[in-house]
Amino acid sequence: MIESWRWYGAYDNIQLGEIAQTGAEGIVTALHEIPYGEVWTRELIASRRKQIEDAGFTWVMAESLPVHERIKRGDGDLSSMFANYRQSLANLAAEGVGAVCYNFMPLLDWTRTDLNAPVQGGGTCLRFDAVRMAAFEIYMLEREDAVDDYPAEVLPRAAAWFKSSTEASRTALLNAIMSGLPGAFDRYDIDGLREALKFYDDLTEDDLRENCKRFLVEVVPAAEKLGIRLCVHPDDPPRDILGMPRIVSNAEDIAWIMCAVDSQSNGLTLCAGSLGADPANDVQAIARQFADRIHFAHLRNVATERDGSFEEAQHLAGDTDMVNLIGTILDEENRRRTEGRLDWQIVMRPDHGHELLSDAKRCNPPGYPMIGRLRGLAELRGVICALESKDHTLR
Ligand code: DNO
Repeated sequence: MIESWRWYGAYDNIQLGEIAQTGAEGIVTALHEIPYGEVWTRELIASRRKQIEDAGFTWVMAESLPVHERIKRGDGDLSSMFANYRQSLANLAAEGVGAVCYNFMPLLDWTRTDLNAPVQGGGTCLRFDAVRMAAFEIYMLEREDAVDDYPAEVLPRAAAWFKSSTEASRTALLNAIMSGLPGAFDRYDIDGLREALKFYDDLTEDDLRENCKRFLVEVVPAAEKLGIRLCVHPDDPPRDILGMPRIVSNAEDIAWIMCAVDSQSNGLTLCAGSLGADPANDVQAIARQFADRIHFAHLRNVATERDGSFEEAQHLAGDTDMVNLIGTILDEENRRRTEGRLDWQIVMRPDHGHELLSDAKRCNPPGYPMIGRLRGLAELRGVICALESKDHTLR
């Protein structure tokens, strides 16, 4: 696997020189400063690439080249939006960046309710708490129908949380929910979010699928010609959020997308933590089923709870058997190698990490601390080395 590290460029206070000490060879980054929908110019890509290469790394993955909300909503004439996306792909390909991650989550990206949940032994993690999310939707956002989206046991607890909440805890909750949007983004207050949600009022799951297919039909053939591997990121969490549909949440969803345009350039980001947040998802089985389309692995673990809450666990703890999952990815790499492919290696990164030791002082983007991820990468690397040195037939 190609060990990589997500770096936010000018938005990151971790320097490339520090990342060099992690042992990662690849950098995963995006031109976060460019508003969604605009072209990533060749000049800007080239200068970012130079910065990365001067520090001794390779830019192995663009994460993300965002899909504009108008495309997700299927708003009217989108030809210039698609043309811009294809142009950005062409510019990336011209600068040697051959893989691009994107998501198709309407409005929000990953969603958590707590950015600093304490973990045993010290440090903090990101947490999604069903009770707080329900309190947010029902009492703060006052979204009609939100009560229908939660198990009955959660509702009285949500009411109790709201009743005893302070202004500060409600602000922290809103801030946590808005934190998933990276880079050049819109963040909303309650009124703004209500307004923004109106644009999704009538959007059904079928509409979103149609819009996704339209996007894929427009961009995958171009990606194929350019030799670019697109890889869709699963929904995080893998369920409908704020009344908006989500369509990349489980094996059936992924199968639909992979078939919508049948091409190696229409691939998957295997985000173990996102998929693992739904206990109904067998992450291992999903990895096996779509192995030949996995172009990127986000290795992360979650511990789920009965009421729909989950917490980000250490990389080798939590509900997913990470050792087996890594075994599956290594098997796929072997398969590709046996086929004689030169591009047999799969890019991986330690996805998220706990805030440990001095991390809290550095104000990194939520989920992306230095030491927590360094620990994650070191543990994952240990597993990879151990499995690689074993006879694969033993697995
Ligand atoms: C969270 C990330 C996501 C991911 C995008 C890809 O930490 O995994 O923000 O980058 O969803 O488009």
